[in-house]
Amino acid sequence: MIQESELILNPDGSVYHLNLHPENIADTVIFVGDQDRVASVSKHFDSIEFTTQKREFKTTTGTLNGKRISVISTGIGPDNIDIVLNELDALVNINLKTRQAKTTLTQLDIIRIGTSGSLQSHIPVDSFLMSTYGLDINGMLHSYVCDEIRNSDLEKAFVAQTGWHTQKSYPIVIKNSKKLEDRIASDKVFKGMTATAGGFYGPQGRILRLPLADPSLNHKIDSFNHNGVQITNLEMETSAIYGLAKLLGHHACSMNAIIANRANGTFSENPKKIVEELIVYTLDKVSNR
Ligand code: R1P
Repeated sequence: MIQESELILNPDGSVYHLNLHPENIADTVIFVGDQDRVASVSKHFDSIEFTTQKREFKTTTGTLNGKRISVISTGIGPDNIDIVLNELDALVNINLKTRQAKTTLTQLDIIRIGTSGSLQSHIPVDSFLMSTYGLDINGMLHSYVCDEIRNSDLEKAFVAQTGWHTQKSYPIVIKNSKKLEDRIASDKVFKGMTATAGGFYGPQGRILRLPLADPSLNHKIDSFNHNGVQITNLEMETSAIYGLAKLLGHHACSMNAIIANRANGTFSENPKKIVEELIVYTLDKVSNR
């Protein structure tokens, strides 16, 4: 039995941060970062059955073309993904009344629709990018036993290429769900490995007033190429989603609207437009349309 201090429930029996009961969520779950983006997704649903919010975690569940879909905002960063993935999994794979893990597990399809900065000049602003791998450079996944899901060849190549400092947490590379990749990819979508940082400024090589520990890190990252696998973009959630989804037995795929290009210093003139286009594209692929 999982203790009350470990799996915290609200007085109404809902999970602590997400504020959800098991019946509130669908087996297909869209993650967005920004809570205001939840409505940008759910406005496309044919009907809405449920919505709730606690802190930055807003959830709406509805139906599109006969398919039940939930959309959840995760807020920013891998620490938030730890909360969302664990509580989402608890909703389907732990009996909240007996506080026991179920013997028959449910696999969720989790698709992130996020924004991201491209590191490659050939992947311009206002394009779509699917993360074939998540490269964890933030350390969150090291709290879990994750040897079985790692891609150590890519990790070693990355450490060698960057001269990764031994005092930083060792990078972890996780593959996306092939099933979701096949369903969502098309010739409109770039593909590549997404680096997931634990911050927006220094951890992604941005200098405002503070000097960087390794000013050449972004260049070492963008020139990485191991057997054709390149690091295409930087953001703050994908590797955490890929790692925890794989460990818990769920399918995950991350779709990125490229709103900045770090290689040439450009930023989208209308980021809302490309995000809206990616929402429509992704819903089209995951619903029964
Ligand atoms: C930073 O501005 C945030 O934007 C990106 C980053 O991953 C980070 O969460 O994604 P979202 O637009 O999905 O939040």
